[in-house]
Amino acid sequence: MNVRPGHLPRNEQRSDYRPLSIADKKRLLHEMLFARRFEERCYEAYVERKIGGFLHLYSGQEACAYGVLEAARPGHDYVITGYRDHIHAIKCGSDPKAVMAELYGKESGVSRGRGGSMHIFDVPVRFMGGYALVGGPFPLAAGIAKGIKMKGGDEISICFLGDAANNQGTFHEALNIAKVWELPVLFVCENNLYGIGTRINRSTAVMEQYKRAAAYDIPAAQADGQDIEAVHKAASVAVDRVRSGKGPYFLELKTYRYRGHSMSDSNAYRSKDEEKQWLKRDPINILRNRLVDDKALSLDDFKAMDREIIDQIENEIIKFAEDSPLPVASDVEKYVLADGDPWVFPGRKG
Ligand SMILES: Cc1ncc(C[n+]2csc(CCOP(=O)(O)OP(=O)(O)O)c2C)c(N)n1
Ligand SMILES: [Mg+2]
Repeated sequence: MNVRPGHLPRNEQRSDYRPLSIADKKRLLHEMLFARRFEERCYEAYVERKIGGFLHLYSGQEACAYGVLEAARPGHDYVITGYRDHIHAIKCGSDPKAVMAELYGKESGVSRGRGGSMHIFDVPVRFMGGYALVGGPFPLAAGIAKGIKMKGGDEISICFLGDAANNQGTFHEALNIAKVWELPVLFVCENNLYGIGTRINRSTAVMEQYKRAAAYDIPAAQADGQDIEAVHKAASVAVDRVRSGKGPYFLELKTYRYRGHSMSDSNAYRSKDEEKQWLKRDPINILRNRLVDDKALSLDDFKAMDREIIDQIENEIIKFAEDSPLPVASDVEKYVLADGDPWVFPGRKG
């Protein structure tokens, strides 16, 4: 397992680490396969023009969100990310039907159809949003962590962002103040090697992202983002450290996205050979093969799981999104500004 400790002192590795059980791994395989099928169905719905606006898919990167959040407490900890956000919200506990309905621009969507793909937002499960502005969530994650510290809770703030986001000024501002104030925030860098069509070596002086946290004296680690067990192990150290009040932490996950940056990206800048090499390290196949090798799963079980997921997505999730009403035109000025408590989305309980 490829877990590199960065400048984290070795004696701070977790001694009480509980590896994922067979039952955990089977559930996570189901969750990651669900995520893959959900995203691929979004692709189709976009081509059919059922989904409009921008659409950024997460296929290939599933082990990052599932591995980290499995080590955290989804629904209790606050999570924030960029525009590639559907799956993080679902792992936090958002109803996949309401996420799909949001992509369809329907009133039953998590953001009442006003946000669309890049702006999934679900306060009751503490998913604090997807954001279109690259690097925008860094200071928001630090602010949430400051709020947690002031209120005295045991929650942590988790910020997932891409490699290119680390070149924004907000990265440096947020890491600096997070360290000065020893905030309970975990920064997770999903390093998929590209910022739209620009490869990391053309834009970034320090390519191993975990090293950049050293500039702010923040402990950091790097893990294989295609191997959910490696992600879970590294994230367990990170989450435990942040939750125990030792301040911020930075975790870099090496990963790859299979689709273009967004639906409007022809993906012409990557070599077929590079794509093929990464496909060999598919996070779902890696976990499935381990379970098969352990005789905990047969390939027929896997196929049945896949069929059941495809049916569920079609018959429950897509159907719900298709059948839901669009927002009415007279409500166009509603929900532009929050009424009352800004932590509660208007019109929703929680
Ligand atoms: C402030 C800002 N600048 C530029 C853009 C255009 N933009 C959208 S995504 C992106 C690349 C981000 O790449 P990365 O952070 O690696 O995330 P990934 O898409 O790979 O998940 C850019 C430059 C933007 N949305 N916001
Ligand atoms: Mg990237």
